[in-house]
Amino acid sequence: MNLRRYVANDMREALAAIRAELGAEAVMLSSRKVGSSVEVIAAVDYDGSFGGEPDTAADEASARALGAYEQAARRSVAQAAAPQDRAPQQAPTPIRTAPAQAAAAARAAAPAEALVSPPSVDEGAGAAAAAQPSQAAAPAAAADGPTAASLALEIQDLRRLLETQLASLAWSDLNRQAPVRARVLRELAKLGVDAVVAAELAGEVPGSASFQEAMRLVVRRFGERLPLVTWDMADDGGVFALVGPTGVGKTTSIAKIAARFVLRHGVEELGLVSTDTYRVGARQQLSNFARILRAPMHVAENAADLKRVLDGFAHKKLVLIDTAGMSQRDVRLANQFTTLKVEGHDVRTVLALSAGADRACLAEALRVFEAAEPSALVVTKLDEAAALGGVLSLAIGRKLPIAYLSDGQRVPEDLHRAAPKRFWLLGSALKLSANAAPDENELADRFGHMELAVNG
Ligand SMILES: Nc1nc2c(ncn2[C@@H]2O[C@H](COP(=O)(O)OP(=O)(O)O)[C@@H](O)[C@H]2O)c(=O)[nH]1
Ligand SMILES: [Mg+2]
Repeated sequence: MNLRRYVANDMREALAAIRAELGAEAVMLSSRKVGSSVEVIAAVDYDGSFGGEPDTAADEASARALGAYEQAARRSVAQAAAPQDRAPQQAPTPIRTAPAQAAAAARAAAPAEALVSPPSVDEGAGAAAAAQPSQAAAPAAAADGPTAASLALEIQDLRRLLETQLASLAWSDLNRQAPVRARVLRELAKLGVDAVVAAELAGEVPGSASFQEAMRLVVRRFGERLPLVTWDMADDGGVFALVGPTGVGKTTSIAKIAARFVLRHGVEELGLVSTDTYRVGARQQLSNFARILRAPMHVAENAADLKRVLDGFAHKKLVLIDTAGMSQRDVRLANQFTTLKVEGHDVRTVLALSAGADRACLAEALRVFEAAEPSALVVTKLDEAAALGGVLSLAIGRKLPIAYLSDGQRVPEDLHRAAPKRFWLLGSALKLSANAAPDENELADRFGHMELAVNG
């Protein structure tokens, strides 16, 4: 079987390209929207068995459920290929449908909707399909007896299975046709680099590059794209609030920054504020640091309090606000972010993230704390991290510059400005990646769904 991926502006253009290149015997295995384009996986010499015969009860049930849809899907695919506004002489040769094609159509429709209307392939076809009488699936479902919910689940399972298979095929295709680029992606996955950033970097590798040349280029470009803050709170001053998940090291980082500042400018220029009023002992931690430094520290329970405290600290060069350490999902977070917007004061928020957190945790933290509109990052617990690519590619992807790096509990020794540490960061990331070994399924899952250019 010869498998090809096509990306076109719309389904009609994709079908024309497939017909022109693979001929009328081409089979369309899947289609999906990618941004404003349509991606179609097509094959010639297709033998009808995709991933073997169904050998489990679940596969059989899915195949049965799919059968009911095939006809409807074939109709909507035919509509997608049909000339809607095309000149009559360009009448299309119909492209043969395959079971996977029906699955792709099912993917485009929400499971619940799929039970009442034929699945759509693209938006145009979806609209056409919605206008069709929708009896195709219902009688089959009634005859087989399964409930609507179980059918929807079966279709979802089948869709997942097909997506996994296709991703795995696309990944092995890339390995065969562009081995250097695939090896670069493998290395970037070991670094923990986010798939989108990795694909962008790998896309810059010229087709003729050797693996060593490609890696040199990719590491250099990764380093160049890493945004690092040029200012230093401990020198330039300002009003800063540290936000972030519980236990990442916000209070400790404030103590470290405060201590650096006091060493340079004296304690009179510093003000400390805690808005952490939820956890017993949380303010105690900051007030202990304040006592050691002999710096003034106030607690603000609400927006009015915070305004009063900041007004009182108006003459200070640096004011650091410690915020509540609570769950990312806590609804009280929203109140806190509103509290941080104080009239008459330019409070800049800085997000603290642990380098040790996995990709999903980092993405979730960013999603939640984006509401606080952070202007920079403090990356903590570098000493405990197993990979650095995740947090570094998050900084690149979200254009959030890194201000400080924390690699231990000592105050203030274990805090460093990020700006002079670009190459140290890259070196550490590479060193850690030497221990990692993502397996091929994981790689296919990461990169097989992406739009990866095979040729340089
Ligand atoms: N290993 C390590 N521990 C840290 C680092 N930063 C903070 N911690 C520790 O993490 C724990 C939680 O820190 P804390 O500042 O209270 O976190 P917060 O809840 O975000 O304020 C404390 O035991 C800190 O000593 C770091 O960079 N590396
Ligand atoms: Mg704290």
